[in-house]
This record gives sequence, C-alpha cells and structure tokens, in this order.
Amino acid sequence: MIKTVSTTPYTDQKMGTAGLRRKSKVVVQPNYVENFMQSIFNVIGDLQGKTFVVGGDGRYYNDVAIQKIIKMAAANGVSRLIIGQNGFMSTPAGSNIILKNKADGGFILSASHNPGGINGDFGIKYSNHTGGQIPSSISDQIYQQTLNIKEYKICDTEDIDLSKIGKQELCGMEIEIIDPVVDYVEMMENIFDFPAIKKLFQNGFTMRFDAMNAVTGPYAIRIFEEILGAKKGSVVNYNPLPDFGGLHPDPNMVYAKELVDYMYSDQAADFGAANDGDGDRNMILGKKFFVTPSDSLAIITDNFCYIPAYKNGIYGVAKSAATSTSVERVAHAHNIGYYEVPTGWKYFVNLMDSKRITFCGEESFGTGSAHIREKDGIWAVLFWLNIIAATGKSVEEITTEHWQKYGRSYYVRFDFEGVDTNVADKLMESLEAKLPSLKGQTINGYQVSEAGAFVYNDPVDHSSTKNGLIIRFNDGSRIVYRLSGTGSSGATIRVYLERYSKADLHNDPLKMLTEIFEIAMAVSEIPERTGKHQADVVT
Ligand code: VG1
Ligand code: CO
Repeated sequence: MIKTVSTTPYTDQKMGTAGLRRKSKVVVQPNYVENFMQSIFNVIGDLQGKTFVVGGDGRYYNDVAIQKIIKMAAANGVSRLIIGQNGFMSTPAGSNIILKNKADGGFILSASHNPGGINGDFGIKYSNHTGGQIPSSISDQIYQQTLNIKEYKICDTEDIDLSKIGKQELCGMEIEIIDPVVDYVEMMENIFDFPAIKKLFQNGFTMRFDAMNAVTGPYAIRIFEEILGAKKGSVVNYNPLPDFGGLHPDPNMVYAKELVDYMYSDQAADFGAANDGDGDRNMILGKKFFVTPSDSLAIITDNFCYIPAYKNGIYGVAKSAATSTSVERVAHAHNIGYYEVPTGWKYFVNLMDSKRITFCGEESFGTGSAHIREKDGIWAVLFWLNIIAATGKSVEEITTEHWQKYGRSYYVRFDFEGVDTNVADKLMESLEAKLPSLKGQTINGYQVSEAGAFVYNDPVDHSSTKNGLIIRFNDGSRIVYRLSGTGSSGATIRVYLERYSKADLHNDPLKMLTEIFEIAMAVSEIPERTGKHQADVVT
C-alpha cells in the first residue's frame, strides 16, 4: 500500500565533502531521512526500471534508516534494490556492486570516520551509475528540493527481513539481499597476487589489522585470516558495533591509538593497518614506523609493477591539493599524467572514467584506484602486503628507500576544531584577500612564490571548483588552509604543512615544520581569531 505523507522542509540538508552528515540526534527527527531521500528521488525523476544498491557501516540508526529507504524506493517506483545482508556494506564494496551490476546508483548509510551512536553522527552517501558520489551540480539540485519538499511517498508495510540472502518483493519492487563480502573478495583476488601473500604468511610474517569495531571486520577476517592465512587474532575489533564500541573510527595516529601503541611496542607485528567506519580509509604501519598517506600514495604508484592487475602499465595519478607533493615526483619519473583536484573523492571520478588516471589519494588516509570509484581501505592494505611479498622488504625499508630515491616530503596536518562558523568564514575570507600581497615576500626565512585560492577546472565536464587556499614557497614548501566539509557542528579549520628535503631524510616532521607552522599561524591569525594556539588534532 503506497502512502503519500505531507512534510515540512529542514533547512540543513546540504551535502558536504562526502554526502549528508549530521548528529544522530538531528537525523532521528521525524521525516528527516524521508525528506532527504524523497528529494533525491525527485531529482532523479523517473525511477521505473532503475536499480540501486543499499547498505551501511552498521552504525546507530542504520537499521531504522534502511527500512525507510527500502519502503520509499518501492513507493517511488524503483524496480530493484540490491541490499547488503543485515544492512551492511562498506563504501568500496558498494561502489563495486554498483559497477558490477550496472546499477543506477547507491546509498551507503555512514558518517564515515565520524563517531557513531545516539551521541555521534549519522550520514548518507549517495552515488550514481559511475559508482562514485554525485558531483556538486546534482547535490545542489537535491538541496534545493529539500528546501521545498512538501510530501514523500512510502510503502506502508512491515519491516523487511534483511538477514535472509535471496530475493523478495515489496510493493512491486524486487529486493535482492546479498552477502556484501563475496564480490569484494573476488575483486581483490583478481587484482593482487594472493598466492605470493599467502606464502609470506606461511613464512611467519605477522600483521595486525584494526577494524575499529566498524564495517571492515567481516571483510578483513575473510581476506587476511581465512584466505591469506594470517594467524587467527590478526584482525582485532572485528565486530561491527552501532557505536563502534566507543571508538572514533578514524584510522590515524590519534584515534587508532590501540594499534599505534601496539605497533610501537617491542611485541609489534611486522605490519599494522586500520580502516575507518565505512572501510574507505586506511592507515599503514611497520614495526615502530608510520607511513604518511601522502607517501603511501607515492610508494603505491612507484611499485605498480609488482601487482598483477597493474603490471602492464598505469594511466596517470591524482591527489587532492592538500595532499603532499610526493606522488608528483613519482609521476614525473614514470612519465605519466599528474592531476591535482579539490578535497573529496568525487573529483577523481571523471579522471578515472576518462582513463586519465589509475591511482589517486588524499592525505586524509584515503588511497584507491580505478578498480572502483571510491577510496578503498582494504585494497591499500593488500597493495602493501603485495609489495612486501614481492620485494621481501619491510615497510620501513620500502619507505626509506623511496625517500632515498625521491627525497622526502615532511608533512603534517593540524585541525582546529569547534570554531564558530562565522569566525572561521571571516578568517578564510580575510586570508584570501591578503594572500596576493604575500607573493615575493620573505617570511621567517621562507620566500613566497605564489599565494591564492586553489581552483580546479575539470578537464572532462569543464566545471570549476574553488576549494582551500595555498601558499607556496620557493623551496617547494607549502601551506594549505581549508574548512572541513564533513563535520556535524561548528567549523573545523584544517592547516596542511609540507616541506621537501632531498638530503635530510630521518628528521622529526614537527621539528622540520616548526618555522612553517609559525608562518601559517601568523599569516592566518588563527590564534588571535579563534583563541587557539594549539591544534586540537595533529595527524
Ligand atoms: C574529509 C577529508 C577528505 C575526505 C572526506 C571524506 O573531508 O579531508 O579528504 O575525502 O573527509 O572521507 P573534509 O571536508 O572534512 O576535510 V570519508 O572516509 O567520508 O569518507
Ligand atoms: Co570513510
């Protein structure tokens, strides 16, 4: 029975860097999910014959929101839904399912690396037929719909049972519940040299993978322990929990503390890794050794020849503007295309679809390739295991040899969180106005070669996007400023610092960046304007 329900708009349903992300307490308000979903369906238009993929990272409200989405899809005339068993599916697995089934799009219920639970965040990522998240031109249309929404359609029935694999029907719509792990594993087996990695574990190699009580637990157990033979217990925090067991599922040096402490102890495994809430981010560690995501992208690119799926050659590479320039040097050495895009994986999609790039990455612990259209946490971990298996070298050896070959980009990101939105907006505005006058000036011993907004002109759809401000120095050092687009309250100012050195390879990043940090603070007036002299999170 299809019901039309009248509703009134919420004014805050604008998508950010990766979908809609709000406090759980906001999302549980009456009709909040319904308004947002109906707005998407309205913008798509005719849903007859269309197939969508649905799943989530299992966080609080995943189970409630997914039932609403299923019933609304049916009422709006969608022909078929492919749903992960029990409502679970990682973001990269979802992208694969969309592409493999030539679906028209998909919804991943996740606020990614943000904490979950009733006091945490909830979110919805919306992808189209490309397998990647929609461009801003479409999310703008959806936002306009949310501001004018008057009614939504829903099928008035019992909740459907998501535990049973197989086909069902709801209000004339076909539902297929699938095991979300199977296709993903098959894809990974087709990319990497599983026999070589198996042999590595047979020879006593040890790893620890921290799933942070989020969606990748079942994927990691299957791949690392059951198929590749890492010893039982290698995967920790593998049970997806609605509040992630209180963890902040962001795989970095601050929030993956348990893993970091273990990997810096004398008992450390040979290799350590973690993923975020929805499985698209990754952190790579060796014994008492951390690889920055920017370096990881460069190393992955430089070592493509060891991976069966890429060994015959790769297209170019791309990185977000905030990511360090380490991969740029690799791209030039291999004579492949190189692109710099705004922050957010959606900006890589056109470059992959047009075969301009194979690999891409972001400093925020995201790495991936054109096998799908999202970043992919487990893919990155397997890439490293495959390099280790092929070369017999440790994470530390691979990374330090990379620095010897290319030099090192010392890189640190500083986040100033919970800043009043007006203060943050004004700060960015005055900074942007001031930047052109810095050109040619020498500050704290560093000469500014260029300063201004980062503007990206997409070579495929010719859209133009402005995101963040960059100060470049003559020696290749850089400061990037941006406001976060994934927070659920207040503003977060991100300051990304980078300094290149060809000879000094084993120094402390914070020490190497002291002067640049001082410049970054003085020029932006962050301490004066926000009252903060220290960053809240340093990664
Ligand atoms: C952050 C990261 C960005 C990433 C985005 C989504 O955005 O900086 O690199 O693409 O999160 O990641 P922002 O706007 O807060 O800086 V996640 O793992 O959704 O999916
Ligand atoms: Co994520």
